[in-house]
Formats: sequence, C-alpha cells, structure tokens
Amino acid sequence: MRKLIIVINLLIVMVLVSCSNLSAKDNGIKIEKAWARPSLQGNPSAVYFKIENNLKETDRLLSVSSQIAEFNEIHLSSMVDGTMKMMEQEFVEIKPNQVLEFKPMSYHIMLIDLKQDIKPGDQFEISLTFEKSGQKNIIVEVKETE
Ligand SMILES: [Cu+2]
Repeated sequence: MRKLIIVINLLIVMVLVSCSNLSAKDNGIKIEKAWARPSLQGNPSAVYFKIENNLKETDRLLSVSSQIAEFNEIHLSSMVDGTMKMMEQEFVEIKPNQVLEFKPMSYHIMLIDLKQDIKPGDQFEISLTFEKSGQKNIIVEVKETE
C-alpha cells in the first residue's frame, strides 16, 4: 500500500513537472492577434500578428508554411525613393522582451497564390518556425482591419 502511494505521488509530480515545462515553453515566444485581409483564390493576402519574446535570448522567425497558399514568405514593406517596396526576409529577429508587430506597411507574412477564397469571419492555420522555439501553429482570423 505504501509503495502504491509513493508511486502515485511520483506520478503526480511527473505530471506537474511536465505541465510546468509546457507552460514555460508557452512563455517563450507568444503570438497574438493574428489576422489577414480577405482575398480571392489565386490572389495574394497578408498575415499580421504580434510576436512577444519572453525568452532570455534572441529568437529568429525563420520560415512560414500553410495549407491555404502556394507560397508563404516573410516580407518587409518599406519606402524606397517614395515608393512602397516589399522585400523578402531570410529571417526576422526578436530580441528578449521585445514585442514585434507585423502590420500593414511593415513586416508581414505574404500569402502568394491562395488556394481558396478567404472571407471575413473565416479562420485558417499557419505554422511559424523559430530558430530556438521551434514550430508554432497559430489560427489566423480573416477581417478587413485589425
Ligand atoms: Cu509582401
């Protein structure tokens, strides 16, 4: 009986430890308020969100994938000689305690060649891969503005 109690206690401790590991991981890189503008099949759209880095070290967003678009690229919009240009980014760095906002006229995820229409109220999943934090799947809400 005593042995059984010890085993059960041990199991509880193990479960608690693995849960706290999970939440510690969630406290690393946090992605919030993901949204995208409505668009039509074959056309592009862009995904925006906030990334918060609660790690003690810099992390990098390395790549993006989704089922909704043929190509998924990390872009940065900026003014070059009075015109708005988009440049594909090899990675995006997020420093410790930094909140980086992906937003119109700045960083965004470019969805190229949508496989279906996306309408206001729709939701879809994209997967972000970070150098330190690994893969994060997020739900993107389709709406006209943030
Ligand atoms: Cu773009």
